[in-house]
Amino acid sequence: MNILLNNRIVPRESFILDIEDRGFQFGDGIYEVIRIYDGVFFEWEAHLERLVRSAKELMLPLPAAINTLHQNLQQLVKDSKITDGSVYIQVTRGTAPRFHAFPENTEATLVAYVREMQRPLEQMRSGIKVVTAEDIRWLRVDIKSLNLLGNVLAKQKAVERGGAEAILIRNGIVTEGSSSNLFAIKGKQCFTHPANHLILNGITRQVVLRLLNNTDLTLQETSFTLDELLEMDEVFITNTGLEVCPVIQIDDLVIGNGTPGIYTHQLQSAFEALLGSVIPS
Ligand code: DCS
Repeated sequence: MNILLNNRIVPRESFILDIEDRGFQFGDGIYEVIRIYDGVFFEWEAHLERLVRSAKELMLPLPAAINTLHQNLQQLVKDSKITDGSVYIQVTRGTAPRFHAFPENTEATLVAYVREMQRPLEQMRSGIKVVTAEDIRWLRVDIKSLNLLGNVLAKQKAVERGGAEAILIRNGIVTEGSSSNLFAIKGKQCFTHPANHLILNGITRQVVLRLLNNTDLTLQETSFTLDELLEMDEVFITNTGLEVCPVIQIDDLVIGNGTPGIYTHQLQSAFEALLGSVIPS
């Protein structure tokens, strides 16, 4: 496997992670995951914009201009011969003697690699069971940082209980999934947590917000409680890998009649149509 290391494409084996890399020691870094459909990046501008935003919020200077990064990533994907997959991009504040405050004169380290990936069609068709977990993460989860222990512990809880995702609850309010955003529909209203410091503003979430304009649903970007969630007609989650994925069970409670809802299906079809229009056939 080849990787992108700052501005160079090199074999994976030639990358040596220093023991004092700040990403390794402090989780001092950021990342992005971009989907590749048929050799084409999906929503790359939005992902790279979010990378720039995360970097800015953490005062982390990116080692390459965004256009250069985009070109390098395209080359990486081309070389990999992978047409359907995802690219993982990570930037850390670089290597320096361990001291919490920012080091001086240290350059950020960017790494990226491509992995093959199939669309999880079975989960998307049948829906998934999710498990609720307390949202114990820090208060800046709008930054896509490497600090993911709150997410990791929640997902582990879900897996141990036979769930595919953990739905995070902070002070009784439903925020998002451990690696996804959550939407819920009641009547003709579609609820999702507002994009503030308590959720990551998912790129798939933003696509779905646009798609909602073509439905007869009214968007309610407001917070709601777990009790309210359990009363919803339909629930679905979104992320780069799962796209729009129906939720049919939360803990022991079945949502609706236990099958993916009509609006969820409509949004899935709209998402699919969008893929058809952005990917050259
Ligand atoms: N919320 C959290 C906490 C996430 O980690 C993610 C994606 C999302 C929402 C959805 O964002 P996107 O729609 O932009 O994917 N997490 C990425 C991850 O860690 N692996 O795959 C997606």
